[in-house]
Amino acid sequence: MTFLQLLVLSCVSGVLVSSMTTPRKGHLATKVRFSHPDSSIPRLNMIGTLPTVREMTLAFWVKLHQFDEYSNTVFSYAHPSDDNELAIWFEIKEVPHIAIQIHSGEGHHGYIPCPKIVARQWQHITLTWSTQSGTTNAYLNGHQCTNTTITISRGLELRSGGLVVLGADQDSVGGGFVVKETLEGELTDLHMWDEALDEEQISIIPSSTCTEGDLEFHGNLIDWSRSAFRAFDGVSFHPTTLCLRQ
Ligand SMILES: [Ca+2]
Repeated sequence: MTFLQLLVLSCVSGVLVSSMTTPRKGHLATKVRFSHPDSSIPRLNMIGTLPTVREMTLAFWVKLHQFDEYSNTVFSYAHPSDDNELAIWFEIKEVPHIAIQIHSGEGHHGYIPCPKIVARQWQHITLTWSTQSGTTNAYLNGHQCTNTTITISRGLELRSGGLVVLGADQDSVGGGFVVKETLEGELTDLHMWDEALDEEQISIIPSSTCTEGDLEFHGNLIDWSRSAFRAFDGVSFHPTTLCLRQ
């Protein structure tokens, strides 16, 4: 079953899903566009929740339409006990940075410089984190962004029972959105694993997930080809030749 088929099955009243297109080859034939000219909050809510997570890898293809006014939140996991259980966003701080937060409070977020990230171009991002050391690394197109490794949220865990939202930051479970913390761009092939993959594995993610039938590097917590989402407020779906170009 494809990503879009799952989306259709999961539709409920009020959900906007447009441009339903059958993927031509593999799941990556579908990309999601988040644009909000009318100050709406386009977003995808994942059906279900995450298990308890003590280490993880999150990987996705993203094209940022702009990289100045907004902070471009890609991933937000809000738990009833903490709306910032996990948040991933992009921000310019002299150079582009990838930001990660795991729980609210001091020492629980950090910025990793990733100077080669640019707007209006498809780029592959991977983040890893482990509670044992708190070590957090960021990768661009399969290679570490810089030699900067940050340490956050050592000893903490992502608690089960929260809600994953793609494209907007939650300040309460399923709500509390602010336009300036939403993704203005496109997203595809997002995967999440319950372990911190090593550099060699990460180096082949950008191409391995394009291969239909090759499940080795499809996320076991979130798999773009299998996980179900509900779409809200102006998310649109489009075919992409991203994989076919590689
Ligand atoms: Ca928040």
